[in-house]
Amino acid sequence: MSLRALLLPLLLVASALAVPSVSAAPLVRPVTSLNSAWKFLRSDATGAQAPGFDDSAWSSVTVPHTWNAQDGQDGGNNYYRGVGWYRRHVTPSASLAGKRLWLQFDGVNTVADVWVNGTKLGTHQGGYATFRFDATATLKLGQDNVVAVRVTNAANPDVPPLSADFTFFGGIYRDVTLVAVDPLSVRMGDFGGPGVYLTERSVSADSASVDVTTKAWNNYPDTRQAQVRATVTDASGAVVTTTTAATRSVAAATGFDTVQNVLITEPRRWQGKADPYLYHVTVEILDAGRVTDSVTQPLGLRSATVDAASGFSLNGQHLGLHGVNAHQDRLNEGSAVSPAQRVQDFDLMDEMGVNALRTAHYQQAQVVYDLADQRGYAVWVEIPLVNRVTDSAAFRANAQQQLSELIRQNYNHPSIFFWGIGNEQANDDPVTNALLTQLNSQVHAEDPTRLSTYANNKGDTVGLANHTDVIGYNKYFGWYSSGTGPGSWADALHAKDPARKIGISEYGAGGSVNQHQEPPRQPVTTSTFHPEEYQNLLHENSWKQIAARPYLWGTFVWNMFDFASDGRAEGDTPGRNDKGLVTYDRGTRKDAFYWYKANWTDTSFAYITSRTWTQRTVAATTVKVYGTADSMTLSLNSKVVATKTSADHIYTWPVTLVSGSNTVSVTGTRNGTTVTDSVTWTLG
Ligand code: GCB
Repeated sequence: MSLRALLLPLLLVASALAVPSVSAAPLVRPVTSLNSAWKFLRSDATGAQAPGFDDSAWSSVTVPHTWNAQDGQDGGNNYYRGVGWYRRHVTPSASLAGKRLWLQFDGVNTVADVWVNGTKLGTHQGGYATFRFDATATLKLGQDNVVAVRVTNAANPDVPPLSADFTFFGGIYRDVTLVAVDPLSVRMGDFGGPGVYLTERSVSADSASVDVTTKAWNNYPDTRQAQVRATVTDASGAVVTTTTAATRSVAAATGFDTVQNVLITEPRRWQGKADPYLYHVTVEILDAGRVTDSVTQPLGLRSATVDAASGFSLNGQHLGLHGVNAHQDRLNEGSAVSPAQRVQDFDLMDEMGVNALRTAHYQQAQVVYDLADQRGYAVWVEIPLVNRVTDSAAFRANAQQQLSELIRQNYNHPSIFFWGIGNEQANDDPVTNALLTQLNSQVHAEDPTRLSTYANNKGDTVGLANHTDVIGYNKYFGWYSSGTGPGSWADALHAKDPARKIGISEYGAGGSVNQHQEPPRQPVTTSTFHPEEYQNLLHENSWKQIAARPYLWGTFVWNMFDFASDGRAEGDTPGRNDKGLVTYDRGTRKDAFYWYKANWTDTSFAYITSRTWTQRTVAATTVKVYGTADSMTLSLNSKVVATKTSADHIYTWPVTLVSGSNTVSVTGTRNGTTVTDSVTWTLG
């Protein structure tokens, strides 16, 4: 039986506990979920870290949890930003004797102080990354212990983001686990990273050369004879290659790093959505032959380049990146969402034909990047350095910490190609540029293989736009500014500065499925009227212009999903940014979703736009269909209107509705397949 086949049931247990990035055999590394049975108070409480504190009046919650699920989405810019306390009891099994015990938090927004039995383990600042504290000295095995966490999402000048167009949902909103490791183990305290880092030195059709760097630690009180074994398995679990480093003596309380090069001949490469093939690397630590620890990480073998003239290439072939941005929250749940909901998000993106994702504006849950690996997305991830910066050493240090966490925790995801160092900094001043210079060199020091990027909304060639390997522009032609799309702007910049690697990190428009207008006009963006038809028009124009410009290395719709921004008061719902192509509850695909589906997929379909505009007052209207048929025939009230073909996936028919109920039907054929759609509109 192969190593991976042996490990698979154990890996599944680990992933069921939602710690897929640190998946390992529970026998050597038992992981216990601490998601249940928390007591919670949404205010400060003096002395609540003490084990005997009376929390009986607090509410009972499970994590993932946020205290802003309602007030963070309802508008008014007045959601609670302050302190919340969480407490729970835990009795670690006596069988963990001799292990090191780590408390792992996958996401707490924004600052967390953690105590065990009244002893403070530490503070973590930053709302989007995993962090761990060593609780070995304080946790009592087989006995009752109290874990207390004081969380605050109050504004903090030292912790980005300071301000942004999204709600900063407070709370322990991702998983909490207790991870037990042997004292001779892969390092747990490396900015929350897996401790095993896979660096692809070269990848071609003939061979792939990968450095496996393992950071390990001997926490025994004596010297140990340590070995590090790295095993590459293919997707079927068969061993491809294995290598064991020479035994080394490691003194007590000492860290040791090991770099092993593995060569994979004739690799099956990770080819994006066409073939997101994954190997795995399992690193085991041995102590005089006994396996003390085991960590398994995904390995996707690929190489990528960005060229200013020809855009993005994967494994030597041009790949048009059809991208969207996505936040992590959803209706009534804020940021506390489940892995199954992430799967639904990816299913929607797959349906639309997305192949590139910018997880704006912060690190999201590991499951997001696992899904991107498995489904072949090209990903841009970034730290939440949005808008303003504070001119302080503490702020800079925290931005750097969040960048180290981002890169180390996500280093092994083959889907990730771009590390983002910021979004729309408010000022092109020396303080901000010095910070971006520093963050950009940090990216290259942390990761020699990937590209740095930045999302700019100031002048096209200002200092802010000149730090990173590639650049993205947030361009809202037809929304915040005039114009029909980015085409002429991009051409002018490309002509003026042909070496610049230009991408469009954001473009889009608000759109409500409850608001309609024909013909649509550019709305006042801050108004409560955001007709769906205008969002359609903007995306039609924008995508046509983008598609004709393959020098753009990547473009990303703002946004795949509506999201909460409690300070907004526009469109059909206060507190909502409605530029999504899918509604906040994921319940409705807006018309523009189907525009991209027609352009980005090979699916056969017909879709009548303005379908939710069911109550009509004007008889003369144009039926517009998005689809992929060779020809489409429209019928109104069972009478054929006309058959049309289209070169751009848009089919239109002017019609006159009759009073009362109208049945609008379209039928098309494509390669012998019939596609249909039908809606009922009432004129009256
Ligand atoms: C931007 C920002 C993003 C906003 C978006 C908007 O440029 O980067 O955070 O949500 O515009 O909708 O205004």
